[in-house]
Amino acid sequence: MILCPICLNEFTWSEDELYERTPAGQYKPLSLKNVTGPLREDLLRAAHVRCPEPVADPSLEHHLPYAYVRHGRPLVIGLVGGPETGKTHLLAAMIGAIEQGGLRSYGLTTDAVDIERHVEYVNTYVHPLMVDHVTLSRTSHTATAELADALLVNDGRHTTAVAFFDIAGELLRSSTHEATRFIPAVGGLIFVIDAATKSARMGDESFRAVLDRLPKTNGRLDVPAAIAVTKSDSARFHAPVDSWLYDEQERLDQVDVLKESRDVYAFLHLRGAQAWLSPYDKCHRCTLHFVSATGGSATEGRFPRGVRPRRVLAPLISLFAMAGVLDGYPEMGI
Ligand SMILES: Nc1nc2c(ncn2[C@@H]2O[C@H](COP(=O)(O)OP(=O)(O)O)[C@@H](O)[C@H]2O)c(=O)[nH]1
Ligand SMILES: [Mg+2]
Ligand SMILES: [Zn+2]
Repeated sequence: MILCPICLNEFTWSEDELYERTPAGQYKPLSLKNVTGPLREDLLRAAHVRCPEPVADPSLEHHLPYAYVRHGRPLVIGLVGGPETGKTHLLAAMIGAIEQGGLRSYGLTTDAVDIERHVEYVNTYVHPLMVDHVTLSRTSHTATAELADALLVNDGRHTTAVAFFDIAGELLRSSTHEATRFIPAVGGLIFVIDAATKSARMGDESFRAVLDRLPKTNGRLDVPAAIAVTKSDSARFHAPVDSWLYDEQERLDQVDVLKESRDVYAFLHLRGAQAWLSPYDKCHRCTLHFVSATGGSATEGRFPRGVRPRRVLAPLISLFAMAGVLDGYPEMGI
């Protein structure tokens, strides 16, 4: 069973029923009978499967790249946090850093799952932020979980499809089926905290909504989690935030992740932000990170000193290690 990133239903698919996309954007059945060798591989790379969900209304019919399903269960990563915490900028900075080869030092290579979709994400989010240095407009959520982008990550041995979802925690309060559908498929969570927030004591409703809904063993979630304290540039004059943020080390190692997690924990604890630490308390494996999507704050919709993301891939690397995508990397759960 695989979660459809478009309609959030779980479905099974069959290799005998593949489609190809015509230049006009239509889908027509693709037969690979008697096709072998490199041609077959070429056709498979561009092939699609049909999501069986919209039975009643053919206008809602949709297809998924075969690349998304062919490597087994995709790793679905959800970014969780209240409005304006910095999720959209963080994800854009992460994908931007991956595009610039930020995973190479870990022996990972990436490809787009769906080239058109990825190009659209880059043009809408990554390029405006990283090249034009403008703030990204507020995302208005229509669904509880929305697919932002999906990548194929290869560690030299296995390929895993990784899908990034922006989870609107504020919409999770309703207990409808609609709101909870994506939950069984989540394989990793990034809890986003705004370092500049003034209302630390209150905790975050979106965290609670997600933590309460995910299945637990012995009272704790099995899904690995990373807490990303973003906008850390706004706390850069506080030790030890500065030393982590401007650390130029190319590769994270397990010892550093442990040390940084302790420092972030202390940072939040000192600010009376115990409620923000609930993911740490409720997940078997959780690491904590200082990150900055932009490197500085915006004035009138622009980043006047440019955009320099800091350590944005650290939470992701840590999740990859915990979720087993990063083969041969030491178990990093703490
Ligand atoms: N100083 C600073 N500001 C940020 C950073 N990331 C986002 N912001 C600002 O925070 C605001 C909300 O960010 P956004 O990503 O839209 O939040 P979302 O609602 O959680 O998706 C934006 O207007 C950004 O200018 C950061 O790393 N540093
Ligand atoms: Mg957003
Ligand atoms: Zn679907």
